[in-house]
Amino acid sequence: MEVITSKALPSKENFSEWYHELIQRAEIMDVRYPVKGLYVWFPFGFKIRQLVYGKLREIMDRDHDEVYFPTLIPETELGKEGEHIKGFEDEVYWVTHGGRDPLDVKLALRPTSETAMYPMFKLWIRSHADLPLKVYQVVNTFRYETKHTRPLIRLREITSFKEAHTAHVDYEDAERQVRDAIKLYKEFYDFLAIPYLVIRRPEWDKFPGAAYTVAFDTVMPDGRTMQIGTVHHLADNFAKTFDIEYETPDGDHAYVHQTCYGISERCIAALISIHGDDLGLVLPFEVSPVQIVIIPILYKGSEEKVMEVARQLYEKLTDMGFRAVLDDSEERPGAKYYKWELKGVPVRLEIGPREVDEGSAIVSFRDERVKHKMSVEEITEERIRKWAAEMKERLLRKATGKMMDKLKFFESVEDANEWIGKGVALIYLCDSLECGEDVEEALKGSVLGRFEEIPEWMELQEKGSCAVCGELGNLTAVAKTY
Ligand code: P5A
Repeated sequence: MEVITSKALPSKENFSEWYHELIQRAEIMDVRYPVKGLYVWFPFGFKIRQLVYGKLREIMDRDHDEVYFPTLIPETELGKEGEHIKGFEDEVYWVTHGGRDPLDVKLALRPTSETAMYPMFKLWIRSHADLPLKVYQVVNTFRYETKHTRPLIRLREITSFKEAHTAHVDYEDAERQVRDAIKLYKEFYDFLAIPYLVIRRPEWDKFPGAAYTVAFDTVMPDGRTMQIGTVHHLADNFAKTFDIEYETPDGDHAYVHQTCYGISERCIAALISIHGDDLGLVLPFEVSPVQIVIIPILYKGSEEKVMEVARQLYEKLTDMGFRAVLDDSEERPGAKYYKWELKGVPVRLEIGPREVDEGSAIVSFRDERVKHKMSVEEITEERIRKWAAEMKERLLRKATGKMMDKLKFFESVEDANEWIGKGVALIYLCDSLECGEDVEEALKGSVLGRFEEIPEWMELQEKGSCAVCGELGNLTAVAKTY
């Protein structure tokens, strides 16, 4: 595979170039596919995807059923919910022909699957006993994005769209589901050691067709935010459009209330961007395709005994169930360090002739890069799991610290001007569209919305007077976004 150029990675200070180079050099995505906004997963990248989505599936499978709905949606269904189609019409790819024959009804490549699923929900749901209904699928979706496309971040074919859809007896039960979904997404991002803000989108930026939208935003190294997941309360908006009714215990008929929530491969973009450093990826142990690399340090005369011990260690680790690699290639140790650091391997073990004599190994962790000597006997499964947990804690602490540094509170909009672009400005803002527009205009950023939950470390009150009009407002985040 011809991929890697040997020059050093750009510094993470130049985040955009760093990101673009890293995803290619570490063999995550190949960006050379000849269609804008479409990219190819390399085998290594795809393994990360499998591990990350394995966790997401594990979380979803607890009380959702996995389904699969078709990629093509008839124009007649896609257009039914007025707000929904208004929000998506400029982003839809259309299939207009079958071979040479024009189709009677144009077919959309799903931009998301509400309008594919809900006509079927109407057939599936008969009585209150069918509720709640909770399903999810992991599929590709297509959005003709006009903003700058970027691998894993802004795609025209989203390859790893995990979308969940639920139906409930009433608004309150759907609201409980919104709270549950937020909990599930927190668990997922905690697992990846990615810090997030949970923010309710303003009215003008909610999902098309939703009653309200709660988003997960993370702060990227350059101070711009990225939306890494959303949870939407749909109320009975779609149920009325698609006529999804159920029979109540009293024999009446009522519309269901629905929610939907989604995560895309942006979760992997966040994983790369938040934890990576100037040397490459830094992957949490659980989602690293290679968890432990063993590097034998070979000198003439002692090669065989070093390789023997390295092989024994390799077998011990794989028997324990870890994903280990023994790098016995011809390359020099320095080149091997470079390669596996680029790939983010969390644990490195080095063994040379001295270590063989001592029965020891040199251990280092990708995030610390400090060498410790320890006896090979002490490298037990329990010890390794402890390393993994400690490393995750360090990653989360470091990432949270960085995110905290990028959030700043401002009394006035003018004061925030300097900061926007470097980080997230926190201000008090009322709910009015006028004040929102004023702020977006003045700061050339987006109003992300008010905090659904204010993190304790923020030490700020929920309410204050609106930085534009002085009326009562909520603590609100404003940022430049991806
Ligand atoms: C929820 C699931 C929906 O589509 N329907 C089903 C709802 N919500 S959403 O906010 O529009 O998308 C969910 C998440 O997908 C990510 N995302 C993207 N990722 C990469 N490229 C894109 N073009 C793209 N568009 C959306 C966002 O993280 C979003 O929150």
